[in-house]
Amino acid sequence: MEIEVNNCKIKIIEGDITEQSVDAIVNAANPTLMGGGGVDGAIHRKGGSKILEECKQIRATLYPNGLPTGEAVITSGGKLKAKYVIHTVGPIWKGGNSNEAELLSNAYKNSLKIAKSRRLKSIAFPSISTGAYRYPIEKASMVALSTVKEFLEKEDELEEVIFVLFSKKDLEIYEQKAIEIFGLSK
Ligand code: AR6
Repeated sequence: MEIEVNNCKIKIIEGDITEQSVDAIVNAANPTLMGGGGVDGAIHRKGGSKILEECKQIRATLYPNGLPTGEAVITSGGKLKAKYVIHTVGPIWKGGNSNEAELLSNAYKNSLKIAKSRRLKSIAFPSISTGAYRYPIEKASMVALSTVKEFLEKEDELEEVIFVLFSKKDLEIYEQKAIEIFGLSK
């Protein structure tokens, strides 16, 4: 599915984010920035040790206590097709009354802000927090899509935002939510 907002194309696809040829892919990391499972593990495995070295540097200098939830940092893309990796930390789902929606929105917003500050043109997101962190994907997709929509309505430098979903089911949920949020007809 493709939607245009303020001269920026939003694409919603099924795929593997580590295979995307974009300026930056976003990593659903944890505060340690030392890697993990899921999309984080896949990015570090394929991107190689350079990414981890840069993450260690960031921990040693900017975030000795770890990257707070909702914040984002950038490293190079190592051996990936993407030039950069933007690492962000989504919230762990705790039932919905622990500020999860705002924290998830911040993770998207702060990733987009870094992309803008580096003058990047294309960025790909995974479905942050909906794996190990158990954020219900129907709710998370609404936050993800509406946050990107609001950002793009105010900024016009990004040319392409891709949501890369890891299963057909997840893709369908995002597409359905996009129809509602962008007021599209089927
Ligand atoms: N490409 C695109 N999406 C993927 C890929 C991939 N290669 N691999 C997994 N996904 P998760 P979280 C999807 O658990 O919930 C890590 O251990 C996956 O199917 O990766 O934010 C970190 O170190 C799901 O839909 O991230 C943290 O400790 C989505 O990516 C913790 O997990 C997010 O699932 C973060 O949990």
